Amino acid sequence: MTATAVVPHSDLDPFSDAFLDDPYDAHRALRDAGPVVYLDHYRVWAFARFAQVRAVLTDPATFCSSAGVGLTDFRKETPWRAPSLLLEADQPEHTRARHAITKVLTPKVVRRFRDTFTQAAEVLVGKLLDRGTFDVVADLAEAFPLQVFPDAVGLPPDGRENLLPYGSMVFNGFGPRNHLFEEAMAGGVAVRDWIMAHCEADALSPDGVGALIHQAAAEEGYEPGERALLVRSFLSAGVDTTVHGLGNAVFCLATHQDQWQALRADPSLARAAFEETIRFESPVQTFFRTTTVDVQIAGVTLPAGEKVLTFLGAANRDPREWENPDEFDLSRRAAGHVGFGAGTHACVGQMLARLEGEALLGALARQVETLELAGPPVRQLSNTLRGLQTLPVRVG
Ligand code: OVV
Repeated sequence: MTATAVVPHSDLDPFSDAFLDDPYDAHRALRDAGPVVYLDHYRVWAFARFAQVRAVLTDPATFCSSAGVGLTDFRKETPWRAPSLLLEADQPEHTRARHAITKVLTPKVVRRFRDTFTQAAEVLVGKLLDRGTFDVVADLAEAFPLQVFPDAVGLPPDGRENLLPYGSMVFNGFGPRNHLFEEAMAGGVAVRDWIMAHCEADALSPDGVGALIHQAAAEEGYEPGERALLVRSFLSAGVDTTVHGLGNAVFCLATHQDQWQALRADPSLARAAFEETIRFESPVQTFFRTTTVDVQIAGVTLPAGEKVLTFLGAANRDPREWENPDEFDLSRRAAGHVGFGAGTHACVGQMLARLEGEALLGALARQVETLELAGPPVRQLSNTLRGLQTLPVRVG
């Protein structure tokens, strides 16, 4: 069949402030325009429907990651940092890196953190309850992962303030060179140097996950420099994502009082509440892939070597897949969303993320009776992440 179908074009800029501030109407327009849409602004193909996003993510041979999962095509332009051995790799290199990491992130290791995370969450929530009013983003959604995650990795106590600015560079770095990209990269040399230095074995405590990664990577035959690069994946992907997930979860609960009451009545819903948040306000909104061959989709031929943009957040609210997708509902089966991706590249840390979510939302459910906004939430714009800059609340 020849490619005769007409491709809908869109002049939407998914990395503009207006789009990022409130993407949901634009997501609907992209989904309704067709299974694949051409974005004139960036000359890339866009997928916003659940079925197509899932199809792209689960066909890594056709839609590869090694040309980068941001707008930059690594085959044509030099990326701002050395490519990730995990995220920005294809078979067989990706499989090898993934194997080294899954050897470490076993259910047993994740279980080891359950008590630590739960206790830390209970203590933190207890302190905030005493204060009454606080900023969910700084005091809870950032404070909690910034304590438990670097502890788990085995980072020293000093210098952890570099983790969020680095995450901002990474996630804004997937987008175009707009003001968000430039602002994130500004003055980042010291941040990058700190991160790279703390990926080395001698900077990590011997009993942490970072040291275990070095061990597992050595067993896989990786050179020391490559082992450090695998640790970099943890420091890149492990903090900002959970910060936004936790902040979004509290935002959803505070603005959906019936769901907050449901969680309070049954704190064992904490895990479901986190999962529904990942679907409803997906912290990671977008990732790119690159076509490796000419590929036919819905009668349209996408040439080889083209960037395609998958809208995870739009797929997670596609009415073709979800009932009442714009309702935040803890009782729905949110499993199957693509907020953690799908296929071979699906989030390798998702069990750790869920554990953080369960611990923190569980602590809130057990200790807090009333949760209400104490001021207007302010959004934090990012080329990839959806989340808040500040979220003032009052608890009782
Ligand atoms: C999923 C993700 C996000 C950002 C960075 C990385 C992975 C990495 O492997 O560096």
